[in-house]
Amino acid sequence: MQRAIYPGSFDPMTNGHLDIIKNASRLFETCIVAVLHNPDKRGLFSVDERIGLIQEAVRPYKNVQVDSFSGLLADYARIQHAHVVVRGLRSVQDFEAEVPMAHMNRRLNHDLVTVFLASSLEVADISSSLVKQIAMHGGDLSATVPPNVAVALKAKFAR
Ligand code: COD
Repeated sequence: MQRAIYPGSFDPMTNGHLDIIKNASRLFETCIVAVLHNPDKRGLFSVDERIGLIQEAVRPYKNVQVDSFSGLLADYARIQHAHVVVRGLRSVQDFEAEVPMAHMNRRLNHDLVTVFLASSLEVADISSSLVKQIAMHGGDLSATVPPNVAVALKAKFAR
């Protein structure tokens, strides 16, 4: 059994991300959800806020850990002694974007394999950017994000 890293922006976590985490937790011994700390890009939520939201949502999955990283994913994987990167696929567009990243990560770290998990049909249309738009306009978030994320999004846009 392998240690896997599921890296991303998670700004914020959605039910699409949660679907991938649930499946990865069944497939791998440990799944580390790793939030990218990118000092050049200001998100809606801080990295600490994103981590807190993910931690609450993944509480039922005992082999899931939540962390953040900066710099190259290939280097972070070495530090974590992980040989698998998990990524989610919603569409052909995701595939086209993901394959070059998988090749580059392999070039940078020969021990690193990317495993793609297809999203479940019922969450295939969900993205962090769309849920932020829904929240901004006061729309119903219940089918797209975990309840704690819906509360946090409403609070952000109430200000
Ligand atoms: N269903 C299934 N999967 C989904 C869904 C959904 N509804 N929504 C999102 N996903 C998947 C995405 O396809 C992705 O695999 C993952 O969830 C995370 O998505 P995001 O949008 O939160 O995160 P990204 O794609 O912005 O993350 C990009 C990284 C942070 C992983 C990348 O930029 C990175 O590794 N940066 C570090 C620097 C580095 O190493 N660069 C070189 C890479 S070659």
